[in-house]
Amino acid sequence: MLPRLFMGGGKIVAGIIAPHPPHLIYAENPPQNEPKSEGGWEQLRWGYERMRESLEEVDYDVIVILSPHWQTYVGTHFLGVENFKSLSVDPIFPNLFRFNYDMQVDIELAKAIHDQAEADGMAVKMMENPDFRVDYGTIVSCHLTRPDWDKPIVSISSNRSRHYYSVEVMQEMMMQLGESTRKAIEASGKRVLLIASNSLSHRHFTTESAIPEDMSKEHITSHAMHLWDMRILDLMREGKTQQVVEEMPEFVEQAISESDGGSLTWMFSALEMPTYSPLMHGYGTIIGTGNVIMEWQHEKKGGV
Ligand code: 2X7
Ligand code: FE2
Repeated sequence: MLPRLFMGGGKIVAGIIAPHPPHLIYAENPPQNEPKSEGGWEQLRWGYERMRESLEEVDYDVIVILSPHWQTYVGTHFLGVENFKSLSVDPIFPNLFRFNYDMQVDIELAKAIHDQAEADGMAVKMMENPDFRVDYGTIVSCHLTRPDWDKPIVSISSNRSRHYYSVEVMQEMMMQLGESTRKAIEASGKRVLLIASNSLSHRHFTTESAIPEDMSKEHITSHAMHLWDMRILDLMREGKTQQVVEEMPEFVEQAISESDGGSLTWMFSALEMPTYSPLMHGYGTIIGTGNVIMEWQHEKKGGV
């Protein structure tokens, strides 16, 4: 068998957790977003700043992202139109997020991952409706990771098998999707940055303060949520990604974690369950939910 490096020359150069609460865009005041703010959630925004600096040293051609806010119920879907341009309005926070997006899709790589996943026995579909409204999770994580929007993306849906079956079934499917993603990337010849777009603990406040960016009101929802977030953070920092996946059902049940959408498990699987320590760029809460910004320097750490 050929060494994997020579199979197609493609590789995953890094993987990141990049959370997507629209509050971060609102606080950042980019020209694309209509509502304007006085700032807020600085710890997380500084974390994103550190991650962007770190990624300046990483050479990549394309971003591949899985977002829990693109929920599909029959199979995993892939954006399959070259360009999406529209106004994204958050259904829950229209006061914070009305964002004009204009993104390029790497259809060739999207189709390659789609075909590989299909060959590996998964139910898949290319989403080819040019009027499709891209989910805000994909938009927010991509913007905060690469505000210039100068790299094409592959956007993968979150197939909610959890709701038909269980968290365990969902995670198993994401393990398979991660493997299919890696195989397709290796064969593609492209250098890829993976994004898992999700919060950790996900119990949020049910009312908004008069000034959304009033940081005197921001804190974790409960001590139990803090303890869960710190446990998962510590495991990741110690390189125990396999244990994170094994504890995922409890984490999802007790902390309503957004990792139920599969992005974290998918990314770990694509990175072959990394055992090295990631870079910790920041942690903070947003309307009570726990969010981390973390980077697995896959190529630097010798990942294939
Ligand atoms: O999508 C989100 C989220 N995951 C966490 C907090 C607030 C808003 O949106
Ligand atoms: Fe979310």
